[in-house]
Amino acid sequence: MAMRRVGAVPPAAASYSCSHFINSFLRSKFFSRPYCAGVSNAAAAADMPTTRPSFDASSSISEEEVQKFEEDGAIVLRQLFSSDWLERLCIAAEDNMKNPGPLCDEHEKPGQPGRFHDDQFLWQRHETMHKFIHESPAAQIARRMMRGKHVRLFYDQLFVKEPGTLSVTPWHNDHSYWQLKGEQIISVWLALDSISESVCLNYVKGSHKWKLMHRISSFSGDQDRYKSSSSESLPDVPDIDAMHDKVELLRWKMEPGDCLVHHSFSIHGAPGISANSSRRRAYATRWVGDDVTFDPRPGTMHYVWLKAGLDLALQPGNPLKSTLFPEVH
Ligand SMILES: O=C(O)CCC(=O)C(=O)O
Repeated sequence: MAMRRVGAVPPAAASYSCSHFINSFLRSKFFSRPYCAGVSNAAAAADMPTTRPSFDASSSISEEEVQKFEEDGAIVLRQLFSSDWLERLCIAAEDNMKNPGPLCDEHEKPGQPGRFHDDQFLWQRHETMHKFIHESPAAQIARRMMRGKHVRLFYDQLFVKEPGTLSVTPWHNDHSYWQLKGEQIISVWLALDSISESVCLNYVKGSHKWKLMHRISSFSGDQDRYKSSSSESLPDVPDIDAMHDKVELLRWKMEPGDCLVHHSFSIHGAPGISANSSRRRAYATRWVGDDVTFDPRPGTMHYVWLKAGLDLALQPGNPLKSTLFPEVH
């Protein structure tokens, strides 16, 4: 069984629903250690630059790259993040692995080798991630790639696969998991390690244009987590591994500081990591633009968040205007 720690949240909390409450709840009960979740993380944050380093997305990312992304649904962008950010994110990631948050998943079953650590909303608990969201180039990258006017953070997520991890990242698109409607939904997946092509994320080129809504399961294979009667009618993800003659896969060798940008409808997945590979750490941020609204379809991640006491206090069709989803300038 995957270790799921949302049960630590007091069930009574789920009945509250105002956004003021959400934030104080996130900072108190839900995320019991707001920001600076450990000595090392606090130390890393202390000497962090307080001013936003200059970054200009329109000169750093070419029009050709934006068009390529629009065509393929995924792209690698090289070295847009300073080593400072990487060092600090690595420290915070280690801290998070020791002190995970309430939405953390450990996808490897007990007794299996390796570790696949997957956690969300780190920016609410680690000052490093909070600063990264507001001051790193990530928001500007997302805005440029979606040709947006404004961007909001949807949430952030840490993925760590240790050597020997058998679990694959199953083929999926993010859109099927998310309680969102709209086109301007983009992830920036930042490599914290050197990642060889054999263990990196693979994308089905152009699959964002399929706009596939598929049935979802947890990465640990838990079919019940997202089960709902109405999502039962959704198709499964096609067996991409059996379609090699029909699809083209995109994948890139990456160095720390390289990032992948992918559209929420892009189908992607990744293999496990052999025991003699190095670890594969990545920090993903999910961004939404002005055309995105709240769509709490049954069988999405929304209900897992709700169970954990995270009521977004939005009505279907609302834009994601909430301090939980900060607009970043
Ligand atoms: O890093 C991984 O293995 C999964 C990443 C992923 O699915 C995502 O960022 O949407």
